[in-house]
Amino acid sequence: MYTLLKQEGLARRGTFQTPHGTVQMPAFMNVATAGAIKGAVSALDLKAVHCQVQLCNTYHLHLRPGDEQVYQLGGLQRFTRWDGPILTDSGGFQVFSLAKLRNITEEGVTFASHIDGHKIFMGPEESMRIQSHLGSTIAMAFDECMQNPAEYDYAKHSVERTTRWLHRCKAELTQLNAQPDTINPQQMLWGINQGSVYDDLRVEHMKQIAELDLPGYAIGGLAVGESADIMYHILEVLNPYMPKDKPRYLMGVGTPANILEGVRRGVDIFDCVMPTRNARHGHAFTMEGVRNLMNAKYALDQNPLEEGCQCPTCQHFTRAYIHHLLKAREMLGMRLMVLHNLYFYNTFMEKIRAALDAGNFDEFYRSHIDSVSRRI
Ligand code: PRF
Ligand code: ZN
Repeated sequence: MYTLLKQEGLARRGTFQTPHGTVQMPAFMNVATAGAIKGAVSALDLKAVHCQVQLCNTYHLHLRPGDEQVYQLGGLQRFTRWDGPILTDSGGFQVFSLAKLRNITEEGVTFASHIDGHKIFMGPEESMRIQSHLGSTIAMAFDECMQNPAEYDYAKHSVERTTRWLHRCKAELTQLNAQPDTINPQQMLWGINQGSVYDDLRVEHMKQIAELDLPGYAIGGLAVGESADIMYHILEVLNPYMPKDKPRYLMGVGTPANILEGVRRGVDIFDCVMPTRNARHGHAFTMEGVRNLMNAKYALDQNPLEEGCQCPTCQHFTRAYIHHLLKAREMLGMRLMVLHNLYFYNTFMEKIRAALDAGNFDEFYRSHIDSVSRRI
C-alpha cells in the first residue's frame, strides 16, 4: 500500500508497505539479476549499503538454476538470504535484449537461450508461473519493450498486445496466489506502460492499465535508444494519468542526474545496473561527480573514494589501494567499488527524501544536477 506523505511540485515523498517490509520512496532498487549483486556482494552486505529493495530477473533465474529448483528451496528470499522486499522483472525486457531468434505471437515469445541456445517459450502465464515460484514481493507484468525508434503502427499493435497480456497476467497470478502451496500468496502484480515515444499511445495505454487498479505501475520502454529529453517529456505527458495512490517505477534508469529529473517528474522508484557495472570499470560515483579509479593520478592518493562517505569501503580503504587492486584485477577491487557505488545510490535517495521532507527538494536539485554526473 502506497502512502503519499508530501509533494513538492510533481516530486513525491511516500512509503510503500509490503509483507516483506516498508520501502521509503523515492527509492533505488539494487540489481541482483541472477540472485546476486554482481561484484561478490551477498545479502549480508546489503544492509550496510542501505539497500531497501532488491531486483531479480525472471529470465535469468528461469534458465539457471530454474524456477522449479528455487521453489523447492523455498523461494528467492530463503535462497539468497535477503529477507527484505524483492521485485522480479518479468522477462519481457531480457527476452528482447538478450535472447536470439525471437518470434512474437499473440500467445507470447519463442526465443533461444543466451546460455546454450535451446528454444524456450514465454508468455504472460509462463512469466507469472515463474515469478510465483520465485516468490518475489512484486511480480512485473509480461510486456514487449520496443527499442526506439519504433514505427508508429508497430508500436500501436505492440502496446495493444501488451494490454491483452496484462489481463492474462492478472488472471494467472490471481489463480496462482490462491493455490495452497504458493510461496507468497500476497504476491503483487505491477503493470508496465509502453507506447514508445508516441504521446497518444502512452496516454491511451496508461488509461487502460490504470483501470485494472494494480498496486503499482511502471514506465517501461524508456532509456532504450531515445534521448533523455524525450524520456523526460514522456514522464511529463504520463504524469496526470498515473494513479496518485500507487508507486511509479521508471525501469532501468539511470544516472544520478536521470534520477533527479525522474523524481522531479513524479517517479517513486528506479533500478539500474549502473552503480554495479560502472564500479567494475573503475568508476566511483560521488556527490562531486564520477571518478575513474583506473587513472594513474590515484596511485599515491591516500584519501577514501569520497571524503566523508560512511560506506564500508571508504571507512577503511584508500584510492591508492583500490587503484592497485583494479590494475591487478583483484576481485576485491571490484567488490570495494560496488559497495561504495551502491551505498552512494541508496544514500543519494536518502538525501532526496530528506530534501523532500524538509520542503527543499528544488534547492537540492539545483545544487546537484550539474555536478553529480560530471567526470572528475
Ligand atoms: N520492460 C520490462 N523491464 C524493463 C524495461 C521494460 O520496458 C526497461 C526499459 N528501460 C528496463 N527493464 N519488463
Ligand atoms: Zn564510500
